[in-house]
Amino acid sequence: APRVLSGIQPTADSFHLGNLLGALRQWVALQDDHEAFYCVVDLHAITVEQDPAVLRRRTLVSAAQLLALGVDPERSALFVQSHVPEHAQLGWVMQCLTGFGEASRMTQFKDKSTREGAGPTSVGLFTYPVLQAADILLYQAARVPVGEDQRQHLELTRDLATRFNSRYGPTFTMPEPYIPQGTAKVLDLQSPDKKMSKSLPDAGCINLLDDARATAKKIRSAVTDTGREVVADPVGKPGVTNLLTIHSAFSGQSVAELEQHFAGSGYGDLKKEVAAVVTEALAPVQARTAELLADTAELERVLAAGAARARGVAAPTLATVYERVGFLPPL
Ligand code: AQP
Repeated sequence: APRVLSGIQPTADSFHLGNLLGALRQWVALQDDHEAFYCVVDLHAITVEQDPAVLRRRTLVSAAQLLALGVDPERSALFVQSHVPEHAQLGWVMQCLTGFGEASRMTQFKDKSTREGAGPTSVGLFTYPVLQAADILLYQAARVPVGEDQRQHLELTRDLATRFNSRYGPTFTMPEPYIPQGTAKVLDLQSPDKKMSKSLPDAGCINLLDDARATAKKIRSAVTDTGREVVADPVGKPGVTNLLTIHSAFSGQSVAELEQHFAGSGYGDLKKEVAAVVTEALAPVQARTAELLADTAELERVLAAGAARARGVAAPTLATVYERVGFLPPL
């Protein structure tokens, strides 16, 4: 089966709806016909300052949410990035293949380093997409399920794979981004001109682990648009369109069907239904996450097994790379 790789940062107490609809649902679906490698990318997390105890806790909470959402450790390798040292090792080789100007063109770096309250910018934040390339190439992944904001990083990964392959001989599989239709960029409920993000004020971000009342309140307070008709119009009505998209993603009804359904009703009715479908879908995920966190020993065993499986693939790739670039093998 073709391989798939993706990662998510343990940098919040909960994943959010953007993470879920942009990426994590595809993680779960792709397990059916792919050999999947999914990791909690703690090396990426420290590109901005983290409290050590909080980072450790969030790494476990992240793994628990992934299992609760349906990542199946029998079929897929679920692991923590730092448990597989080959990521950092291949990351270095990739850095030496990346042009400074090339790295400077990454728009996410520009956004994150100039963001209000960002603090001092680390070199790690600058080279983060290069480490991400290593994450993907180590597993010879054919597909990478991510949201729209990662498209440019995937392009860089492909450029680096092409460069390595032409300089040293065919080594890496060329990865394709796997970006969903419709939900590739879930918008912030308070600022529907921006993607939903943990770094914006919490009121615009639906966290998977928020309780039902908090979620309903955030949806009730979502910024809508002038006018009163519930119709999709990404330019004129981004807020309403975003709510329709979210409804559709959970209810399975198409946006066109929903427009019909809401003909003659107002934004308030739309919000009420969106809150209902979202909270209903999240309740079992929250219950399962809590259960998994009640016994972290079991969770840690799952992660250890996942790391062992990941290393089984990552180590031979790294050995080939080391040999090709001319490193003297140790006796
Ligand atoms: N709003 C979004 N819509 C669709 N997909 C999204 N993703 C993130 N936000 C949206 C996708 O989620 C996956 C994991 O993302 P990450 O671990 O890289 O976290 P992030 O992108 O740093 O998440 P945030 O909340 O957006 O963080 P900040 O505020 O730090 O930028 C990725 O596949 C991503 O595309």
